[in-house]
Amino acid sequence: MKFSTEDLIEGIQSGNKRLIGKAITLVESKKAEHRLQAEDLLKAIMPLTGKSIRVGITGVPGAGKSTFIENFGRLVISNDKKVAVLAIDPSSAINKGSILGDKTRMEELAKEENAFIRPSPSSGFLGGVANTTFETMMICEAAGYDYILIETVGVGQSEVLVADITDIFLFLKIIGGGDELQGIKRGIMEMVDVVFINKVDKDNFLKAKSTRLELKRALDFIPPKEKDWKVPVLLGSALYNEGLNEVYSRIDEFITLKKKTGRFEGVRTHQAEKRFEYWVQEYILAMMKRNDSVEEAYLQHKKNASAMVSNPSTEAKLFVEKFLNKKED
Ligand SMILES: Nc1nc2c(ncn2[C@@H]2O[C@H](COP(=O)(O)OP(=O)(O)OP(=O)(O)O)[C@@H](O)[C@H]2O)c(=O)[nH]1
Ligand SMILES: [Mg+2]
Repeated sequence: MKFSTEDLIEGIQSGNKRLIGKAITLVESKKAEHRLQAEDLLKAIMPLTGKSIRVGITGVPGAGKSTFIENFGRLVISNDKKVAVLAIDPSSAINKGSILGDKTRMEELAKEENAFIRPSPSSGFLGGVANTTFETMMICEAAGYDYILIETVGVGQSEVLVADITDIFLFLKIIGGGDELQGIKRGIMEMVDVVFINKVDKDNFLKAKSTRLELKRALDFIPPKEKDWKVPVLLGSALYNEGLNEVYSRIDEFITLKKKTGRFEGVRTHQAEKRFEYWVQEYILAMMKRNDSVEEAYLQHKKNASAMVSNPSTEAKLFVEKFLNKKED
């Protein structure tokens, strides 16, 4: 890394987008020396973080998430706020391809002085990607971005990971369609704070209203995630810029409510604890594997597990016991 930690910190604080980008590349790197520098950098900027509103946005491929973010981002800016856009792309972990599509570039928003757009990291398993996304978010917060919008395709566990690093979760739905296909599984419905039925343009208003009714009925069966908050189901069009103001004020309302009840801080604390637990496991494994014989044993037990010699959980336990020299009673 040809930039010193001091250069990067200064760049972040002065809002230099190029250096912000370099800092993000640093936290995304898996190289040990980069990781050390990243830890230093994050430690230094920590006091500057925490002030943004962190918004997760999910929906099936093609629901219009990127289109929404582009126009919503411009709305945020028109309210004198700065916006950063990040993406978690679950497909990248599997095939390095992207289903977030071309729109991720968000050309109009990208031209804005007060917008910063960062496509998702192109490698790493999902949990790891979400964790570096958190660190990227810290950098954006330290750089003074007021809203962090995180796009993820709702096709699996990526939305759970995004919910674990955000304050509010927005679900973009398109009219009609099979509920199964649109991920209207109980899981997503339990996580969501605001629903936006998108592509309500042309002559589909009536259909949109019936989709809304269906959705509201489904939501009635879900225990409320936040006390005193009834998940609003809004209608609009990301492409034609309709209904976005309503989303903006609902987000504001929701955050105000959460701050008033103490849930805002409470949830963030809980999220930080979960991340801590994640990193404890990561580091234990990484540090154990530094030793060659441990690495060898690790691979052997892993092979036994994959060949179904025994239960993967048994193999994991045998491996750990071997090096901690201690058997559970
Ligand atoms: N008619 C109409 N089309 C829209 C609207 N919003 C998005 N689209 C179109 O829907 C298509 C998909 O939009 P994207 O914004 O790329 O959708 P996405 O959810 O980000 O898609 P992925 O990132 O691939 O999951 C594009 O052709 C958009 O122009 C809308 O409100 N009305
Ligand atoms: Mg997209």
